[in-house]
Amino acid sequence: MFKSWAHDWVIVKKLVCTKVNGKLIWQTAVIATTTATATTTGQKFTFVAEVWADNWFALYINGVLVGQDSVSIKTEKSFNAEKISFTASYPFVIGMVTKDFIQNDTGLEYIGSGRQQIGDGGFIAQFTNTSTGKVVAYTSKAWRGYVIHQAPLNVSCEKSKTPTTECKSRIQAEPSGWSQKTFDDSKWSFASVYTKEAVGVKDGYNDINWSSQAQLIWSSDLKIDNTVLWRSTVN
Ligand SMILES: [Ca+2]
Ligand SMILES: [Ca+2]
Repeated sequence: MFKSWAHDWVIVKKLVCTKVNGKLIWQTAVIATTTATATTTGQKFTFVAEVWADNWFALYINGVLVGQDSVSIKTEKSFNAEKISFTASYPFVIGMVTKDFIQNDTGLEYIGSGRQQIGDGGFIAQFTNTSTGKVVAYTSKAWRGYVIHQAPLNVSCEKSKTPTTECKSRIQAEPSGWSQKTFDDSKWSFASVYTKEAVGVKDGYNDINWSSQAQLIWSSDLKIDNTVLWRSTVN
């Protein structure tokens, strides 16, 4: 259980009259400093995360997986919204994995069809404290992201008949402990914010009453960045 300590410093002053070189001078003087220390057990609250992702996500709270998109990333068209409930006490760290659909490590989709293309990603999320009904966290440019799957690096392979040999990728493992509270994300990039038109929001997006503060985000490249890890701290 998380514990927090609140320190309230109370400074008591009084006016002091002193005689300096025959003159009376009034000064304030600190006569007491008290410390009121309240020790409280971090109260647990229930939160609901609402997420719409193109195309898939997983949600971690303080390093614990609390839910994921119910439609597999192997599903070519997956634009559903999800609601995930969890309990936490403040402060907590949101970690998310977001994946754009790709048919394989070429980074392409609809391979071999007339629609063979580089797909794009994008997602939006908001977190409501159910005891107050207030949205306490939401995706914004303050979120930190880290790209672990990029393809194709050479976008000229988009219409290739042999994309698996032509398309180049940069793929890495998830950094150890990346969703933990203590992980240092200071070198991760801030999110880029996108319009609804740029992301092409659809199925499920309009089922959620989005806070005006919640924004569609992704890394700096909607198309070739296919898997992005995200972190945000809720105080
Ligand atoms: Ca997509
Ligand atoms: Ca893509």
